[in-house]
Amino acid sequence: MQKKTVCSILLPLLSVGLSAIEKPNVLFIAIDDLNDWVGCLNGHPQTKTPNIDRLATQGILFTNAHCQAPISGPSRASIMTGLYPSTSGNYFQLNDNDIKKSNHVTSKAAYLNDYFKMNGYTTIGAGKIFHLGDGDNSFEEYAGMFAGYGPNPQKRFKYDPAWFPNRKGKTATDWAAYPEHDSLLTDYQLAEWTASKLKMNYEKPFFMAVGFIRPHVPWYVTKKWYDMFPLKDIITPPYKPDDYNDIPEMGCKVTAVPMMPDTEWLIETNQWKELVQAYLACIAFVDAQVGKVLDALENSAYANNTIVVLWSDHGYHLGEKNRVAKQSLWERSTRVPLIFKVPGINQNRVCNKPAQLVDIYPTLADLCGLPEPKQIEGNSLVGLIHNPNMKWKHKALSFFGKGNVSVRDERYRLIQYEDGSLELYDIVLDPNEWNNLANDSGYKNIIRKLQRAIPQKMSEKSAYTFLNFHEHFNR
Ligand SMILES: [Ca+2]
Ligand SMILES: [Ca+2]
Repeated sequence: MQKKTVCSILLPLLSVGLSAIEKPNVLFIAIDDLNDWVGCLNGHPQTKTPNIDRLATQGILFTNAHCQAPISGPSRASIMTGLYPSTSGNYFQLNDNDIKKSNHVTSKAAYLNDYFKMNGYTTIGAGKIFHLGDGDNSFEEYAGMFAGYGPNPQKRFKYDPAWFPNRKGKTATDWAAYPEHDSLLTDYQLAEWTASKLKMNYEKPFFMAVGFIRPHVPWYVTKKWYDMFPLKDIITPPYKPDDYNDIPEMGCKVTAVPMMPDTEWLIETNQWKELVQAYLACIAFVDAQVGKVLDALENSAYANNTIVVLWSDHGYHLGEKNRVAKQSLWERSTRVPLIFKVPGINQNRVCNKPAQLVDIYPTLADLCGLPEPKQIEGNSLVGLIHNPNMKWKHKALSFFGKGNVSVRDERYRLIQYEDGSLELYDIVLDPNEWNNLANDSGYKNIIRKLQRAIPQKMSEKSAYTFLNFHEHFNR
């Protein structure tokens, strides 16, 4: 952990009652499947996210932040337990009630919200925090998932799984201006509920979590959000048809997503711009819901004593690398928005050091002066929050199944697959990751240096494998 704040040194000395009064609240905002198409991250030139951008100007934006797994279940399990998938074995976690069953390490884990509860906080949640919502009843008060990923129409508008008869698995993928009113959408209801909770009085400091659903599929939001992005003007992301020529066989195998459309199909059927429009519309919609919650906080009694953290659980490809999916160890799948707003300090700062979602747990514990959690991994980012340019030796690690790992530093991404095959990209010179440098002998030392960050041992235990993961779910 980084150097302690004065607050964190003094608080344990005070009585429980007094320290509880002085501790800051936490507003924990999760977004599902939002990649770096956020204005302040420059991921797409047309994206409209004024509210997330506003939060970034009020705090610190981590521009090089990455998920620990490029799918919801294990990413969220990692955030909430503070453990890497390589430690927990949760590479494909699908059920919240399995999170603590993997091994002796996870059985002792305290969820982040539980850790706050143990330390005198009221814990309140709504929406998708864990993969299935509330982490097996782990919040004191939990509002539910409202309409979940729906509401769902009688039949799909665009995507028909029958188009891909040879593919296995399920997907909720579809895109259309639907339903008629915003109020029918889960995220609208979540924002209203959270705003109402911010108007209430609390005797103890709160840890309040809200987990928005869009831009997760199906890409349904009302027409007004689609109308913000005229189809004819849509810019599709960069795509290189022969990009896979230098990707190792295991890389192709690991990242194959059987049930999803690919870019060649999108071009053939003239659906690519429609798909990008749909994703941008969902982002603009969810950003507005985030805005409602931030406005409610700013207009509440908690405006000046509440830490806000906003994150997405992983990224998403919208045609880059011939895919419409997450489930890869490339930049667009692992890079996520990560913003901390800490009252009184650090307005409008940007940090380019590698940060991880698994760092949220120790960072919040540190910022709130809770006892240093002993059982977790990740690193407190508090030092960087105070000084974004400080020396930072840590790398960002992402896992996709045992033995498949990506290491990201300030410049490079190394991917090592389970058979030892490698990809190396210079993200500064090659942001689209088109040119695999792993076989260029000039990069041997860089590869060796990045490999040192890979855990020597990765946990075997996992409730799911690639095979049944692909057959059952795309989340
Ligand atoms: Ca997700
Ligand atoms: Ca390539």
